[in-house]
Amino acid sequence: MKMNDFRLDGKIALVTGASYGIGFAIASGLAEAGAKIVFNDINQDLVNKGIAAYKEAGIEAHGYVCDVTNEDQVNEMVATIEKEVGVIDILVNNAGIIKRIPMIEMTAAQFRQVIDIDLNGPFIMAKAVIPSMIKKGHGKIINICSMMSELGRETVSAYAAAKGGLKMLTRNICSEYGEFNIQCNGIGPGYIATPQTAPLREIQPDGSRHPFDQFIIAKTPAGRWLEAEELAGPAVFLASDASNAVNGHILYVDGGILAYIGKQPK
Ligand code: NAP
Ligand code: GCO
Repeated sequence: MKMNDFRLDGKIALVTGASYGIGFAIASGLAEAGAKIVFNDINQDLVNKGIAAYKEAGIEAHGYVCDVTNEDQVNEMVATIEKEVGVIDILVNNAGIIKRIPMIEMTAAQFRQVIDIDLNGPFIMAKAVIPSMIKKGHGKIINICSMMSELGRETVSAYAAAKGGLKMLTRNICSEYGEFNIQCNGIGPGYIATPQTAPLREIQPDGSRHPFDQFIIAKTPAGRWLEAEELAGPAVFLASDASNAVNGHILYVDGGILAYIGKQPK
């Protein structure tokens, strides 16, 4: 094996929902490894914000407005990317939402919305890129899973159902398309300091840390929230030839949460 196998020169990577946050950090890492970056987001303002942020980071990114739950929009975007940039070698299904509502207070419509974006979205995206990957003879799909692909917790029933489903969609894409030299793996981030988790880190009126913030620090052997940039290396690995024999795997990047029973009482 050669260290060059980690390079992504000449590869085209599409990262969904990547104007900021985890998607932006992953796309920036893929760009540093040599990939050409394409991303989408849900509205033009976010796409403009993303293009400006990539430019500031010295990355020339192509941005598109596209809702990952809308199959027509997704097919149109993928066809446009193939025409304007080229065939997608790497898809990162990053776009996602969370609703923190106790299950018996959650409406079926709210539950469906989370499943639609976090699970149907990756299915629609993968379905749109796989045919060209088969023709090209290779492809990499990385699904952004969660601690909630393995664990439950109060208020996140829809998110846990979606991310648990995404883990199994990952394994199924591997099972169904592995023979075409397509590798589909997941990254399961632990608790990452992004706008999605900002409400869980808010400083309390008395100046103390949010109880959830304290809970995460205690549950994480690393003793801290992780940074989005820490997901870039694992993403480069799973996007590169260095991981060609890794398929259907979820790589948990969690500072050790899943290995740990929690801090013992003093
Ligand atoms: P984020 O800051 O909320 O970013 C997600 C992006 O996806 C946003 O730009 C969002 O737009 C976009 N998006 C939402 N719905 C979309 C749709 N239908 N079509 C296209 N784009 C859409 O989230 P993040 O914290 O970076 O998380 C990124 C991914 O990692 C998510 O899948 C999340 O579940 C997962 N994750 C996060 C953590 C964490 O601790 N932060 C941990 C584990 C896994 P809006 O801004 O308009 O919503
Ligand atoms: C939560 C959710 C998310 C996390 C993440 C954990 O507990 O509210 O799990 O907020 O960001 O998905 O991996």
